[in-house]
Amino acid sequence: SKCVGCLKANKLTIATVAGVVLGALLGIILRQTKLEWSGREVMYIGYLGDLFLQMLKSLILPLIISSLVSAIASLDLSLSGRIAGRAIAYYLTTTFAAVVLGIILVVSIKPGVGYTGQTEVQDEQDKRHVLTVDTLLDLVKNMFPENLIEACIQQHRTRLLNETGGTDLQEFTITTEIVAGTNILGLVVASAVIGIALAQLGEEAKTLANFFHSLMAVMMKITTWVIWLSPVGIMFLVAAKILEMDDIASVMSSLALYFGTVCVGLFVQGFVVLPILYFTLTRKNPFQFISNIGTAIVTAFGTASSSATLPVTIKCLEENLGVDPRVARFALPIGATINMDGTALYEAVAAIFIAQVRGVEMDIGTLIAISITATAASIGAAGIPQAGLVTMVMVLDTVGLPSEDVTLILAVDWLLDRFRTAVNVMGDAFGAGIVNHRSQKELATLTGPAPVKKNKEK
Ligand code: DAS
Repeated sequence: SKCVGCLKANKLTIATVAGVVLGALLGIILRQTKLEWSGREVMYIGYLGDLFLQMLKSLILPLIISSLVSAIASLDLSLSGRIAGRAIAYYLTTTFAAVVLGIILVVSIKPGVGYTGQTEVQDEQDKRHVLTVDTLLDLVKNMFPENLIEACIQQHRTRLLNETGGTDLQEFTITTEIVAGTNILGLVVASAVIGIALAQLGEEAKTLANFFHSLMAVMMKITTWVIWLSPVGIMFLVAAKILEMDDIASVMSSLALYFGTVCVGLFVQGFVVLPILYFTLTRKNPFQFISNIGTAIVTAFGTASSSATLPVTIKCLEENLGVDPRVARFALPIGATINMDGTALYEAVAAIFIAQVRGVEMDIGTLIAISITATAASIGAAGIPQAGLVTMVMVLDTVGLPSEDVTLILAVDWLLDRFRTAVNVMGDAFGAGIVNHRSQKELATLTGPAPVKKNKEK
């Protein structure tokens, strides 16, 4: 019957959701049996989850590079320009919409007024002063890595160190520190540039273009294998997380309203704003779209990382929704890196929540400044767990609050991170779906074949 067919088509999503539920149950049951779990025990329980995560992560780097290079190389330049323009316009509008939605909610719900939790913040460990402008300059600087190999393992961060605590500019020393972690933004830009060069050279650079096409095909093949592990992997990731978390009830009592505000916003963004936009621009059923990307949404929840979810997102769009690979492989890696609707919304809500706790008055000018920095902070956040918490210092600086104040929301951040990552991935997917729809005519006029043929799953 129709129902059985639908279950069959969605078996992976259903299995992955079951993985989350079983993992949560397993975690809760294990917590009941014993109060204190040592780090080693948690590691053993989460081991299979970790393996799954490592496999997904190992795909990210070659996948982002090969997908961007090959997608851009296989389009003609003016079409790449138009597709990129559409994607970026969509990303910026939806991110900004998310921020505005967050601000409206937090200003009307006021979760920080009458906050009863701990407001003591530990002493500032160092005298680092992070200014919004430094963070923005860093963001741009990281887009142009001086060494591509190095960009695969680390990025730079500029810091102004104020040794004396004074405000005299002369007393600031500028240092550059190196942070471990792939400079994905830099690699995205470099890959796009290489793709453009290949497209322009055409025949002359065919060999290299073919190399990236093949690399992409190989990565997608491996993704197919890894995806089948996701139900089990996610189950153990969730179980281990539940074992190591603090007592959720006590944490929640004071942060529940803040948590709820962010979640309501995320829900509205993912299930109202984006679907309406999608329907308006494509006249297709947005909820069918959501069910087709179910596996990606659950993987985002399970891994708390848009980058780790990227292989799954690409697969869902190409195979379940028939999105042109040249669009999916172009728009999604960029989206996973810079488009984070959930994170943007969270940045705005969290910063204003903290301001409310601290009793900082906010005028309309500050709110506008927050909406701009929250957007920038979401673009700057890497697609890895809790990256948004790090870039939030920028938004706090806008409100005039010290970066240490992020400790106020730390307790629930790991959980909130999962919800916002799910919405981040939904935003990327809807974007690629819309851009694909709007670019159909132009794609049809391209003479060359699509880069890799789709093998529809039966
Ligand atoms: N968890 C991140 C992501 O992958 C972003 C964040 O921390 O907000 O989308």
